[in-house]
Amino acid sequence: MIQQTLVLIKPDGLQKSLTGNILTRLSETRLDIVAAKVVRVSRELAEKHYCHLKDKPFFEDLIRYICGEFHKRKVMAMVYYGENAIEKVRKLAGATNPEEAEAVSIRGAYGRITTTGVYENVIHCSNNEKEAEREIKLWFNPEEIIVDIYPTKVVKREIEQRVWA
Ligand code: IDP
Ligand code: MG
Repeated sequence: MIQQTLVLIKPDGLQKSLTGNILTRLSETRLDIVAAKVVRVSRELAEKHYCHLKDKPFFEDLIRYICGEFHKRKVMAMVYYGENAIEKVRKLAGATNPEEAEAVSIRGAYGRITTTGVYENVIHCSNNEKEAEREIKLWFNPEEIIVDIYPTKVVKREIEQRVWA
């Protein structure tokens, strides 16, 4: 089944200069990168992305973590595309808890739990197709993705936009 999945290299991954290592590991999947950008994550985006966890005791720290308050304020966002993309990336990423993740997985190799209990697990990847669609539509506009993965429509809008001076 051809799928797409959202992959984020979280602020700790960028701070620790792990981008190259993580991309090399992900290339083992033979999936296609069909979108990529570096994002400064707003609190609003973070809260929407992790809305399913808003009642958890670690939610506030999680939002601060993904916004980059403990590291550099940036995240690298990508869409990976291809056969069984969701499962392939999740297997390589490893378990949510980096201490429980297989040692050779990305989270097992590079993640840690801080003394205050934050799971710094260096990478996000979508859990299932429904979540992937919600997350990809949250992080990307259609024109930022080089393949047509979800239906789009054209609307006429007058919006203020920053352009080169
Ligand atoms: P996932 O990232 O493996 O899909 P989710 O349950 O969706 O796991 O949780 C999202 C993120 O929230 C995790 O990647 C991790 O950063 C953080 N998180 C999840 N569970 C805990 C916890 O028990 N303590 C601290 N942080 C957690
Ligand atoms: Mg998840």
